[in-house]
Parts: sequence; C-alpha cells; structure tokens
Amino acid sequence: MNIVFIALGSNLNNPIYHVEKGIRDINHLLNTKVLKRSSLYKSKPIGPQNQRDYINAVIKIETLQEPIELLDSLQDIETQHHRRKTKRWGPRTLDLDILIFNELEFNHKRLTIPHPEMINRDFVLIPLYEVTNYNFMIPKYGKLLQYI
Ligand code: A4P
Ligand code: MG
Repeated sequence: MNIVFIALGSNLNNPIYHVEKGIRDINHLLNTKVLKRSSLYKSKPIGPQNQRDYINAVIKIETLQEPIELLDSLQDIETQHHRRKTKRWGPRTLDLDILIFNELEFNHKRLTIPHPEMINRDFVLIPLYEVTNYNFMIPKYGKLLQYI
C-alpha cells in the first residue's frame, strides 16, 4: 500500500464545497482510502493578489495506484470540478497536488515528487503538520526542524 499526502486548494465558486467534495471524490477512487484529513485553512493568495482568498487542506491517503496513475485520477477529479486552465497561480475551483508519495523522489515531465513548492508554503505545511502530528519526513528535504 502506498501512503500519499495530497494538498487541496480552491478559491472559486464556494471553495469550501469544492475542497470537501474533492476529499470525498478522492476517497471514492479505485483502491484508495482517505486515512486522515486536516481542518480547512483560509489563506491569502500566493501569486497574483487580485483573486479571492483560498481554502486549503491536506489529506493522508493509502492507495494501490502508482504515481502517474494517481495524477491522472486527480486530474480527472479537477476536470469534474469544472476546473479551467487559466494563468499560472491564478484562481481555480479545485487544485490537487501530490506532496509526498512514500519515500519516493520522482522526476517526470508531468510529475515532480516531493512537490517542489511545498516547503515554501505555509498553507501546505501547517495542515500537513496537523495531519501528521509533526511526525513526518519530506524525502529529499528531510524534516523541517525550523518550523517546529
Ligand atoms: N505537476 C508536477 N508535479 C506535480 C505534483 N506533485 N502534483 C504538474 C500535481 N501536479 C504536478 O499544475 C500544472 C502541472 O503540474 C500539472 O499538469 C501536473 O502535470 P496545475 O495545478 O494545473 O497548474 P498551475 O496553476 O500552472 O501551477 P501550479 O504550480 O500547480 O500551481 P500551484 O503551485 O498549485 O499554485 N495561494 C494560496 N493561498 N493557496 C493555494 O492553494 N494555489 C496556487 C496554485 C496559487 N496560490 C495559492 C494557492
Ligand atoms: Mg497544481
């Protein structure tokens, strides 16, 4: 069984609904179960400031899906949430990012694990700490002691 952490973010059309529904959708994926979820966190946008505040959360799942298979599944869910491609770091109904996948370091043109921006983002790290009780290791980066 693979243990994976996923970040959810939304700032359009009822963001709380999209994050909550996104968690349920992931729980319904084939051979996948949500083991733990964080609270919902409201945060100011990183990137362009002329967009609404975000709702963010992190979940811990177990899954038999492999990395690219899981990325495809998550992108299908984003599409079901009527996500449209807009500018980088622009507003979105649902963004699903794979943060950590077991101990894996994975570099593929479609997928980088661990997520390269995660260590710079409080809206990812704070819910991740909540889900793990501060007890986790980010492959490649190690445990981020400066945050504890
Ligand atoms: N991709 C590569 N690695 C991964 C990974 N580990 N997980 C590829 C998921 N996808 C990964 O992503 C573009 C491509 O990244 C995907 O096609 C996938 O193959 P995207 O989400 O479609 O595109 P994007 O908007 O161009 O960029 P990016 O960098 O994913 O945006 P972010 O980093 O997700 O930022 N402010 C707050 N407060 N809260 C937020 O949640 N989110 C963003 C979006 C900006 N500001 C925010 C928030
Ligand atoms: Mg993304």
